[in-house]
Formats: sequence, C-alpha cells, structure tokens
Amino acid sequence: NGSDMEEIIEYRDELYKEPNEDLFGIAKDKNIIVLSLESIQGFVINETLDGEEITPFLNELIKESYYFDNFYHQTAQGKTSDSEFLLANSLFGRNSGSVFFTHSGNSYNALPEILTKDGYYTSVMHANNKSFWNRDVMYQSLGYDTYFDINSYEVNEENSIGWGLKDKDFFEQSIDLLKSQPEPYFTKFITLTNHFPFELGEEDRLINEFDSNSGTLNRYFPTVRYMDYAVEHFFDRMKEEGMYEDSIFILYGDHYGISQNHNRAMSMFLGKEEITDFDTIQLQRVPMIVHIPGHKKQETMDTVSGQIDLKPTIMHLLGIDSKYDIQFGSDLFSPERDSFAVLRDGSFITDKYVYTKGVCYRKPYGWETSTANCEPYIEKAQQDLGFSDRIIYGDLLRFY
Ligand code: GP9
Ligand code: MN
Repeated sequence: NGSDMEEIIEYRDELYKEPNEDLFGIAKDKNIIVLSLESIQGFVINETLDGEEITPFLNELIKESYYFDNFYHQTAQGKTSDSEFLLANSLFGRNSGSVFFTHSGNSYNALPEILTKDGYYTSVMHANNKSFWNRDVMYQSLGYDTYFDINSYEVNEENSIGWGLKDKDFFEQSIDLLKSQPEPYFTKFITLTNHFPFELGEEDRLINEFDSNSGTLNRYFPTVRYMDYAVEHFFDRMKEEGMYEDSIFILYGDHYGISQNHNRAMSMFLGKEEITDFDTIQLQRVPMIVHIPGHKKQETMDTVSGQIDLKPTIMHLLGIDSKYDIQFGSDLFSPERDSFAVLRDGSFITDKYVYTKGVCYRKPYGWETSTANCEPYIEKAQQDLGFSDRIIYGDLLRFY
C-alpha cells in the first residue's frame, strides 16, 4: 500500500547517486544498441585455449571501451528473462520461478517506456518464438514498441544450430530490421548460439574444444568463440552501413553458462586445485562493455556492480534524471557510487569482501575472514532484495 511505498522511496533516496558530469547526456539522441550475450562469463575475456584467444574481438573492443571487470549477473531461475527484467526496471527478478511469467500484469516504469517518452523507438530482436519466457506479454508491460521475433527472420536448416538461428545470420538479417526503424532507437539484441548444450557445426569451429571430463565445458569455448566472431561481424556491418558512428553500444553477459556441476573441469581450466564457494561467486562475473565511438579515454573500471545498475547508467548516458525513479542500482560512472553487488541468493560482493552462505571471504584470494567484516552490508543486501520483492509482489509501482 501507500505507506509501504513511502518507506521504499526513503530508502531509494539514500541509494541515489549523482551522475558523472562528463558522461551525463553523452548518448543523447544517438541510437542505443544493447547486446545481450548468451551465457558468456568474464573468465573467458583476455584468456586463451591452446594459445588461441577465446574472445579476440571483445578483447580488442575492450581496449577502446569502458569495460567493467567486476560486473555480476544477478539472475536466478528466470535466466535470460531475469537479466532483461533487471535491465528494464533496476529491480530484482524472483528468487524462484520467473517474474516474466508471474508478474507481467504489474505496473512498471521500465526503461523502454521512459525512452519512448523521450522520443525513442524501442525494440527487441531475438530469433525465438514470441511467447518464450512470456516475452510477448511482458514486453508490452515494459513498453517496447516492437518485438522482432522468429517471424521476422528467415530461419532454415542451413542457418540453424542448437536453439535456432546462428548468431552471425541473426545479426546479418537484423541490419535491415534496424534500418526499418525510426531514429533514434533503443534496440536490444539477444544472441542464441552460445546456449547450453553449446552445439556448433564443424564449419563454425574457430578454436579447439577444451579437453576435460565435461563435454559441456569443452564445447563452451568454441561456441563463445563463434559468438565473438558473430559480434565482430555485426560491428563490421554497422560500420559498412554507416550506422556505427551514430550509435552507442552496451554489451553484457546475461548469466553464467557453466554451472557448478562442472567444477572439476572448471578447476582444470583455471588451474586451481578446487572451486571454492568464493570462486563460485567470482565466476558469476559477466562481461559488461560500454562502447562510445569516437570518445577518448575509455578505460577498464573495477567498480563492483551488477545488472541492477544498467538502467540508471543508461538513463544518465541519455541525459535523463533518475532521481525520482524507483531503482536499486546506481550509475556505473557515478563518482559517488559504492562498489557493491548483491546476488539473488543474498550473496554479495564489495571491493574487499565476498559474502556467501554465511561466510565472509577477503578478496582477492578468498581467505575466510571474520563475519564482522561483512556485517555492515548484510542488512543492506537483504533490504535491496526485500524492498524489490515487496514492489513486485504488491504491484506497488501502481501507487507511484
Ligand atoms: C531463449 C533465450 C535463452 O529465447 O533467451 O533463454 P535462457 O534459457 O538462457 O533463459
Ligand atoms: Mn540466456
């Protein structure tokens, strides 16, 4: 009810961080391209397998971008859809199940809706059935103008593998769809090839499989490598079409690809004796890249952050005030921001500590340390999740 909302607004006011003056509004009236990269985890970045880079294109792109190397996915069972929810609302998805199914009828003040009011055309491109994750329904609640689903693509046996249309063909066919949109636009692409069980045709294998007892991890590297290649193709095509300069690119991983079931193989790849609970949390980092063509002094930033921070970051890049929006993240570029990310299970990360399963670890080696060190953040983590849940379960934004 209304009084719940008052408490939340007060909490939100404390969380709010002023934008970075140099970057506020830098994306104004530019096209915004968001790439949701399926199942990519941070550990593949700047890493090699048999002497070959796993993500050569992203590694190059990062040198000319803002790259956040301590950015965490905050999803749970809703997987890709949870990451979409976090991006759109700066609210957490559900602890179990998928908010895309259970609360598609809520009132939101989502990013697509905000951008539409700001003169943007908003869309999603993804070559899957429109009802998967209840997207056709939820996207309307979030305010997207159009969902270019599988029906917008030519999909056949030749250009498909695994879950469907191969990423390179997906991007290639999306160019004309992009062109068909009024400008400025905000368009999110969701890739598909690097999805479990990581199937790939021989002709698309640009790098060896890993050699371990986990076929899943073994196959993961060639499909990540293929996705990297497809993204490179997309950038090449954007440049060829003269659409690159007027755009700002935001790339992020949606969630982990390799579960804890593959810890033994993972420890082999990472050259560790075992994967501890501390390591498991650190493996939840996903790449996050903001690429602004022509902008100087882009750099790697180590602030601890997560998908909850995407909405305020994008709003501020566009020069939109986020002070009165109910959000639980903060602008990644804000000079005032705290290094902090809370995961959906209540684990959290600060610049110095990782807290999970009731144990406090000190970074970077993951040595166990006194819980007192993590204590100051335990309540904050619970409050972030608890307030966010209250908003969703009570549909509280309808009062705001
Ligand atoms: C399906 C794609 C993958 O459309 O988003 O979904 P996931 O299994 O990763 O949630
Ligand atoms: Mn996914």
